[in-house]
Amino acid sequence: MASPDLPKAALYYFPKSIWSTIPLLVLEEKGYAPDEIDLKVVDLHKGEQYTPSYLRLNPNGTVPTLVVPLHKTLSLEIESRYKAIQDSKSIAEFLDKSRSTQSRTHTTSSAPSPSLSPATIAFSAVSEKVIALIRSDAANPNALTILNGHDEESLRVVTEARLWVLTARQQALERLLTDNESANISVSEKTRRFWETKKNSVADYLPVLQDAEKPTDQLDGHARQVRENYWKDSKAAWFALRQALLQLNQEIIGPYVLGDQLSLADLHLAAWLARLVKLSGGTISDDGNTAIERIEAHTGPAFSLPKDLSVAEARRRAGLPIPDADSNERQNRLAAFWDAVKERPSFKKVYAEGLH
Ligand SMILES: N[C@@H](CCC(=O)N[C@@H](CS)C(=O)NCC(=O)O)C(=O)O
Repeated sequence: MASPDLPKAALYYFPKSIWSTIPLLVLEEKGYAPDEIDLKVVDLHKGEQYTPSYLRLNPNGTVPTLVVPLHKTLSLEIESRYKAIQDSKSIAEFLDKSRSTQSRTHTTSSAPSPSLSPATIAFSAVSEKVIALIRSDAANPNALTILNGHDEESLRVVTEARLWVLTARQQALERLLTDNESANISVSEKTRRFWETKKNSVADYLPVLQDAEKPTDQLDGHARQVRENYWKDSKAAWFALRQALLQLNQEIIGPYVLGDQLSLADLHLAAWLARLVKLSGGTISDDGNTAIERIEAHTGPAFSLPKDLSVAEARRRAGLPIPDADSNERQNRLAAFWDAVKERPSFKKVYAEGLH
């Protein structure tokens, strides 16, 4: 039975943020009930991640953050003490360890709570490697989102999706900086500098998006150069992704990272791959081969991952129906992963409104 007196953990997140999606998937896979954790939206589109009150929870100004009460027994006189876990990897690990089917604190759920941690040292090494690859600079999905314009047409698509978000974010930062100057709010020099850095971080690409409606031959010399630099960066970023894809494809046992059993690394990979499939023009209904072919083509010409996993074997390990058990068909491991993970109820629920 849920006790109304005990404080609950709160997950601060934004529904379309890739790194927030990882704890959302963990909550589903672990069988957390809606009454176990408070879900609080931080609207990144309004710059809520930069407000002084949110920065006290997470000085990086990012989502997700999990705020966990430290004292299990709180009386009204005792001030609550919390710890804030400030990145998706640590949050996923915490959520994995914090729910067993035996502990019913705060919950009405009796759903099974499988362990999502690797069971052996060797598995742990694979898992860490996969998570590190996904979180490496070369694989940064948020950078690839901005750098997803490859020609005038695709630049306009990026602009339509991102320009208003970046503009709203810049305006929120401007407002905070101005309010601070006029003493409406007063923050430390460190916070003020943080806001300035954030404002400058998109300064290079904002003008490219602002000019996206103009054909290249109508741009002045400077704007044309800025657009050229953007093309170069976007091409280089997507090309560099190939190495990460090759390495991931090699590390995964298949269809899941550790073979037939789901672990935290899969939930990192699921969120990351979902974003890449979307950026490459795919949808949730694409099968694995289609989805990964889209990504391969999106990184530039003449690239494909080795197809070294038996489709029938991958489907058997994932518990999926096997249309032709005698078939010798092979697929790459990321394709097998996509086929397996997109059938999971957690994935269907978190991506109910499409990939993001
Ligand atoms: N290492 C962090 C990265 C979190 C992150 O970059 N989150 C993005 C959303 S996906 C964010 O909050 N961006 C807001 C901003 O940079 O202003 C984690 O894994 O939690």
